[in-house]
Amino acid sequence: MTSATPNDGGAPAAKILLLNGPNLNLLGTREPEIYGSATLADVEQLAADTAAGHGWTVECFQSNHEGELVDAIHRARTSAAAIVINPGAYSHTSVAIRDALSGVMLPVVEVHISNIHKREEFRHHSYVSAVADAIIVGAGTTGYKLALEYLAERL
Ligand code: DHK
Repeated sequence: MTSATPNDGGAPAAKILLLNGPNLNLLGTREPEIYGSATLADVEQLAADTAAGHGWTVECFQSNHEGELVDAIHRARTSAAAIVINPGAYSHTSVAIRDALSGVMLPVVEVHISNIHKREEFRHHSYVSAVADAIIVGAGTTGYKLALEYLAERL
């Protein structure tokens, strides 16, 4: 295995941070025709199961608050080997989250459950995409599994 863990804090290289941003706590009941019927707990279990199949663990965190997401990204610098993030609406607004991801220098996979490019114009641009190593869009909640599979290959 080649280490893709650029953090220098002695991080346990077997952990991936899964971050979900605002309103994703409502998965399962929120606009199911767009976001599907899986709950956040289902998504986190899917991610954990996928990671476990490759010998990785997942730390899950969801917040509706931009600064809390920034803080979680900073913590990952010394505790995780990579980040999977669905920033929710902050994708389209947050330079702070973009800069945090850029600053920790970890592999980043950006996930969007829906195909943001088929939706309203304001969703077409994501500040995070420019600092993501891979972007998975429109695959439904399976996108989280695909993100973990990608990282398992890469790390
Ligand atoms: C989730 C959200 O909450 C929206 O604000 C984004 C994204 C799209 C998703 O598809 O997962 O625009």
